[in-house]
Amino acid sequence: MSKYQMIAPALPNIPWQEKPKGHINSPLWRYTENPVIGRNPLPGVARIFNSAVMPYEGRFVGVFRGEELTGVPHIYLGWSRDALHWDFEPERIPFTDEEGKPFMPIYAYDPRLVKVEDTYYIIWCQDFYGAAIGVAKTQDFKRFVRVENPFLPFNRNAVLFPRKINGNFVMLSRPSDSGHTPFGDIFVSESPDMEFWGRHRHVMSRGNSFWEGLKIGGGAAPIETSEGWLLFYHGVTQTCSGYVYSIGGAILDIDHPSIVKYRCQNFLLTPQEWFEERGFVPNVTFPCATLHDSDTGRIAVYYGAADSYVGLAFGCLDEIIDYIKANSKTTSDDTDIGRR
Ligand code: BMA
Repeated sequence: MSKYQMIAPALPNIPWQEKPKGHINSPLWRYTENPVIGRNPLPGVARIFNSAVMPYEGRFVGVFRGEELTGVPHIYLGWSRDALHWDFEPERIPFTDEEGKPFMPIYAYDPRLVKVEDTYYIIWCQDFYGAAIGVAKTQDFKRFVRVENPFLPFNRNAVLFPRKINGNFVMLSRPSDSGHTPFGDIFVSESPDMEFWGRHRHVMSRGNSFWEGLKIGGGAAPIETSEGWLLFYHGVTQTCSGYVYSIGGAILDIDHPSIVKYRCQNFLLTPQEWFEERGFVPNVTFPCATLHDSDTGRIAVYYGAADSYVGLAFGCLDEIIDYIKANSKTTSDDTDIGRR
């Protein structure tokens, strides 16, 4: 019997490997065949990383950050039977406006993919006179309609909750300045229609621990559990040779997600393998999605590695929640409602 419940559909065919013997120091362990997506994954794209996947009609679909040969990132669609081997569509996702006219972002990166009710939402970072949040919706993965700039710049790492809370759509985001942000906290906003956003509240600040002392940002869409919303996010520290991006874990209140119930003071995963430490940007592990099965409590975390590859890590709901609780350290900024 599992200790905690995952409130999500059963998804028995997600990638999985048992925890290796002797594994210590984290409730997450890596897939032995990592990275799951290597360099030059399709013509015209040098690297795929920071990408998100979902189940769709018996197979898996993904939105992938494809770094083109000019160095500019755009979003590509991919399909898979096993969520490990991917066939990518050769062209960028053709976003349109509400009238069906082409409406392509100048660049697009770090996509997330979340289903709310009968619609799939792609959320990413794009240029809107500075880094800002892009959103598009689709129901069939053929027609992708962009919602016109839902947030003001400068903002990134938008992560949608997989269901409405108290009747509204709910999105995490990480406002910042115009540069490669030397700071950043996570906020939450509500919307009745995915277009107009308000009731912004503070969720969590950077920096309880050294590994997340510089900035943080939402990662995978939160997983609904009997303990609250399980959030995998990224935390950044500054070293004398650059930023290091690790994966952290927190549990947010189910009805009021601006309240952090538990926040793990230890990272859950930090760069240590060659594909995480070596690449276009060394020392980056950047979670953007999970596949999870409510029957077994299995969770597969998809993360970008070194801005060059996609990696996969596994964990069990009970162990992850117990680990976050056992190592939780929160501040009043985390645990309050975030309204001033
Ligand atoms: C962040 C984002 C991510 C990237 C990371 C490390 O600010 O731009 O896309 O993975 O930097 O370069």
